[in-house]
Amino acid sequence: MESISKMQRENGYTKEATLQNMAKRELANGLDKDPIYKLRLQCFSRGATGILGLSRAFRVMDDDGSQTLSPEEFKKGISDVGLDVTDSEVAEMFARFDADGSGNINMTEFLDKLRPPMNESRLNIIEKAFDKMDVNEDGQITESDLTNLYSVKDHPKYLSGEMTKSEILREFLKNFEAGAPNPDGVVTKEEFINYYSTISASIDNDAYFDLVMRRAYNL
Ligand SMILES: [Ca+2]
Ligand SMILES: [Ca+2]
Ligand SMILES: [Ca+2]
Repeated sequence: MESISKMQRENGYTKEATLQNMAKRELANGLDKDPIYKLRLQCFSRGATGILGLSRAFRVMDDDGSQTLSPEEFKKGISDVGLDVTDSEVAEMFARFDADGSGNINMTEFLDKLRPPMNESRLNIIEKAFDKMDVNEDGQITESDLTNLYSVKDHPKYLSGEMTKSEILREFLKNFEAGAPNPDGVVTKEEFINYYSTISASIDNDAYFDLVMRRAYNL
C-alpha cells in the first residue's frame, strides 16, 4: 500500500514558481480582459501559493474578520492587490462572486470563482481520488478513512517517534483544508477540488495531470 510520506511528496507537487511565472506571463500578454481572471493571475503573480494563498487573500481583504467580504472590503481589497479596474467592473465582479445574492462574499463563493477552472476530465480524476480516499463513503475524508488506507511506517517523523500515526494523518488532512479558518480534520469534496485546482493550474498537459493523480492515488 502507498505510504503517507510518498503521498505528501506527490501532493507537494505544486510548482509554485511555475504558477507565479505563468501568471506573470499571462498578465503581460493581456489578451484576456475578464477581471476575475486577472484577479486570479494577480494573486498568483504576487506569490500567493496555491489554494492557501487564495484563501489568505480572502482573509486579508476581510478587515473586520466577519469571514465574509462586504462590497467595501471587496473594493478596497481589489485595489490593494493592484488590480486596475473601474468601479463598474468591481461591482460586476462582486455580483459574480456573490453567487447566492446575500450581499456579501463568503470563502466558499470566493474560492469557487477564483480557483483556476478545470475541464471535465480533470474534475473526474480528482473526484475519483476523493472517492477512493472516502473509504466509508460518507462524503468527507477524515482520519478514520485513512487509517487503513495509508501506511505511515516509513514516515521520518513516525520513525523518529516525533509524531504518532494519528498526528501524521491529521497533518496530512490539513493540507486540503487551506480555505477553512479552523481546520477541523474533515475534508469535504469541495475542499479537495479547491486544493487540486491550483495544482492542476501548474500542469499544462491533461494527460500528465491524469498521470500525476493516478500515481498519487493508485487509481
Ligand atoms: Ca468582513
Ligand atoms: Ca454571498
Ligand atoms: Ca469518509
